[in-house]
Amino acid sequence: MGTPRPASLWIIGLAATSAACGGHSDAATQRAGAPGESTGSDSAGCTPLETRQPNAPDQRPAFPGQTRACGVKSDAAFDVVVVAKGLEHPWAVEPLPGGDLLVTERPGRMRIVSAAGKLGEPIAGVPDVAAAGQGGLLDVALSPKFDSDRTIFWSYAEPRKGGNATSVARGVLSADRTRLEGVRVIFRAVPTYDGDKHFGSRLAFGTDGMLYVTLGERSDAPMRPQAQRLDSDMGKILRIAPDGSVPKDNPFVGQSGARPEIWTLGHRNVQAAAFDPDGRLWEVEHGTNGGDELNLIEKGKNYGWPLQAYGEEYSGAPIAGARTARAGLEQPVYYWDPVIAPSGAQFYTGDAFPAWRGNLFIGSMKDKMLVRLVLANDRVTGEEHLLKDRGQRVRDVRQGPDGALYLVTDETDGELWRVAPRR
Ligand SMILES: [Ca+2]
Ligand SMILES: [Ca+2]
Repeated sequence: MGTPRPASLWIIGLAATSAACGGHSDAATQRAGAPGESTGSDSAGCTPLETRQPNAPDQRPAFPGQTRACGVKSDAAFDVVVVAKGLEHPWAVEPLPGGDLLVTERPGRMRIVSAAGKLGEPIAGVPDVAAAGQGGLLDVALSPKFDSDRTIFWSYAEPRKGGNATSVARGVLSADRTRLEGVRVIFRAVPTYDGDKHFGSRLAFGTDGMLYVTLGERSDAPMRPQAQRLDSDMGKILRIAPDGSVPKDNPFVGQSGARPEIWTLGHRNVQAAAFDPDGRLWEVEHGTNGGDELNLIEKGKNYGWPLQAYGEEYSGAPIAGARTARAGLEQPVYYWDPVIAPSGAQFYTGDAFPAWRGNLFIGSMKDKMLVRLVLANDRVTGEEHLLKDRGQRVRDVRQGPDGALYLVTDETDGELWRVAPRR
């Protein structure tokens, strides 16, 4: 750490370590009675799934179970069908009502893949994107009224004078699904910056009908502090109306110097956002080396970056000025050390896999797998790593109308998979 840790935090850390052992046993006992769960390798207790050396071995979680949850195994037999190949760095998959799938590719294309796996031609009318580094065409979301308005929303790294930044556009998919009509940019994040990293971005509609947009802080040292600044959209989660206007009940509306679209602050690079069955927003963000985070998002709160973080710089240096806990800053519900490099998330609510209901699925790029988290009382009580044998970077995961999970893989020859009950 860059600054000495107060003695009180050491005490909290030690207490958490000791409590974690008991916490795990309790979790295992409770879980034994829950349907669809069994412990990974020790049915009498809890064995954390993660056994590798942490990047920051001296850091301690703020509460039991905040990292290295019990390994669990799925009580669900499934097949993985490769629906399509030949997608160039697909970034998002969005199941359409009829069973076809809308897919973005980071270089700037959007296509429809039929349920049977036929790759459609690129959809016309997508504005130019800044396709370099982590930038390009990013997420896509369907309008809550897509059945009647055929409207879609997408986020992308927008080329601008002096650099680029994340923008959000909307348009209507033509009746023959070959082009976008009435395209307009409804939001442009500020400031513009000449870089190629940490654009975010996921889009998710809440039950309030508002569009939540997740962003990164652009990664480079001069930009990092902007995650804490209310006059910048960088390192924020934003909330806008579908027409791009700002809802009057946003937390910083009317505050001098603050961007009114800001919903929460202190994020590093958020590439996963999902609403739970109760309508609450969760996000998973790329953290430090040893600090990827799962957060429960609440209006107006500060999630810490770069003042509070687990892990270390990717250089191996401590994060200057950061502590793992600070008063007034939100702790992550869960963190990964080592990191998983998360992108895409989905709470499972379908009928195809009753054992998975309520679980949170997260794409992992670094470890090339699908993460399944079991949650109880807003804590992670179990973790499973699926699809590791396939060796591909999982970029997005979404639930289809058939209850199957659909994934895209971030590869030059990227694939679209359907995870459905074994036949
Ligand atoms: Ca999406
Ligand atoms: Ca945080």
